Amino acid sequence: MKRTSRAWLVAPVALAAVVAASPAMAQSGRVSTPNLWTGGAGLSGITPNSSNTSAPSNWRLTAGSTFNGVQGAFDGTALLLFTASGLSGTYACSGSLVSSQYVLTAGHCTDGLLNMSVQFGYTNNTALQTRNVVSYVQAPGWNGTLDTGADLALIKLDAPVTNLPIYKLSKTSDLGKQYIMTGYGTSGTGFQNGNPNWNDGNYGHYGYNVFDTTSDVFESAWDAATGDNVYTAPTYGHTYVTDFDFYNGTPTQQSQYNTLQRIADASAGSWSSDQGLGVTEALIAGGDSGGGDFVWDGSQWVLSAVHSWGWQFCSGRISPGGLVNAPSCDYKTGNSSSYGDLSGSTAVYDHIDWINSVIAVPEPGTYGLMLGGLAVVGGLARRRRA
Ligand SMILES: [Ca+2]
Ligand SMILES: [Ca+2]
Ligand SMILES: [Ca+2]
Repeated sequence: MKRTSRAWLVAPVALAAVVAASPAMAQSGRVSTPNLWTGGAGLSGITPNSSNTSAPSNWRLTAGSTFNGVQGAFDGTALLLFTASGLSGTYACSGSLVSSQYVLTAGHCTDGLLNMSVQFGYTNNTALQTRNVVSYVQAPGWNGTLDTGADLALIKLDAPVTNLPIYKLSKTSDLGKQYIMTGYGTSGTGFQNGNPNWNDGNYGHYGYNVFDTTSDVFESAWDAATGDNVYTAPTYGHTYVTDFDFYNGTPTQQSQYNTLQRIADASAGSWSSDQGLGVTEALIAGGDSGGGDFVWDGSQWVLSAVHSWGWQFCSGRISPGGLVNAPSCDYKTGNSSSYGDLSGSTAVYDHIDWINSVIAVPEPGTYGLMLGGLAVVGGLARRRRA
C-alpha cells in the first residue's frame, strides 16, 4: 500500500487578518478548494446558509448554543485560517476537536500548509479559545485525489484547550442517517447563481441533511450506464454523498432537484434518496471544508464524517437532450452550492485506528496502564507525607 502521510513542523506565526484580491477559481467537477477569507463583510444583507425560510440568525452556529439538550454542543467546531504554499492570501477551512490538543480536518486543508490559527466557538468576531498549529499529519493515502476516502488530516495545537467538547468518533457506517453539518464557510440560499458569499462570515453555520449513498456506489453505477468516467476507487475508506434537496412547498420541483434519486433512476442505482428535510436541509460551501458532520447516538453528538468536496454533478449531465430528456436537476450553475448540488464527506469510521494512533486517545485496553500510573502518583504522595 502506498503511504504518503506527512508530518510537518513550524513556529507559530500570527496570521494576517484580512487578505483580499484573489481571482475566483474556475469550478467544474468536484471542488475541494478552501475559500479565501476576507474577514467577514459585516452583517448587512445577510443570507441564510441553506433553504431555511426562517431568519438567518436562527441558523448561526453561536457559542453556547444547545442542540438536543447539549449546551455548547458544537463549541468544539473551529474556524481555521491559514496560508499555504501555492495559495495567495489567507484561506479558511473548518475543523472539529477530537482530543484536547488535536483537531480533525480535511487533508486538502493542510496541503502546503505554512501556518494556521484555530478559533473555537468563533461568534461575531470573538472566539472562545484560539490556538496556533504546530504540526500536522495527513491521513495515510491522502495525495490530493478526492474520493479515495483519505481526505483527512490531524492538526496539533500549540497548547491544549479546556472546557470545550471533544468529539467521539463514529465507529460504524452512518449511511442513511440524518446528520448536522457545521462549519465556518460561505453562506447562500440554494437559489443563487455564482459564488456563495461571506456576508455572514462573522459566524459559523449549521444545517441538516442525510447521507444517501457513498461516492463509489453512485459513481460506478453512473459510469456503467453512461461511460462518463467519473468513478474514483475508494482505496482508503468511504465518502458519504448528500444532495441539496429543493424546498419551497412545490412538490414537482422537490422531485426535480432530488439529484441522488434522479441519478439512481437514470443508472439503475442501488440507493434511494428522499426529497429532503424541508427548511432544515442545507449543503456545505467553500470554507466549510474540514468541518464535521455529526450524528446523534441517543445521548451525544458523534463525529461521523469530514467535509471533503462539493459537486455540481447535474450540470450538463441530466438536462434537456442529456441522458434523460428532462429538466436539469441543478437549480443554478456556477460554484453556488445551489439546490441539486452534491457534497461529499470522508467517513471517519474507516480511519479510527490511524486517528487514535496520532492523538493517543485512551482505549479501554489501556485503562489498566492509566490506573497503574495513578497508583504510582499515589505512592509518591504517600512517601512525601511520610
Ligand atoms: Ca438531501
Ligand atoms: Ca434527495
Ligand atoms: Ca449548482
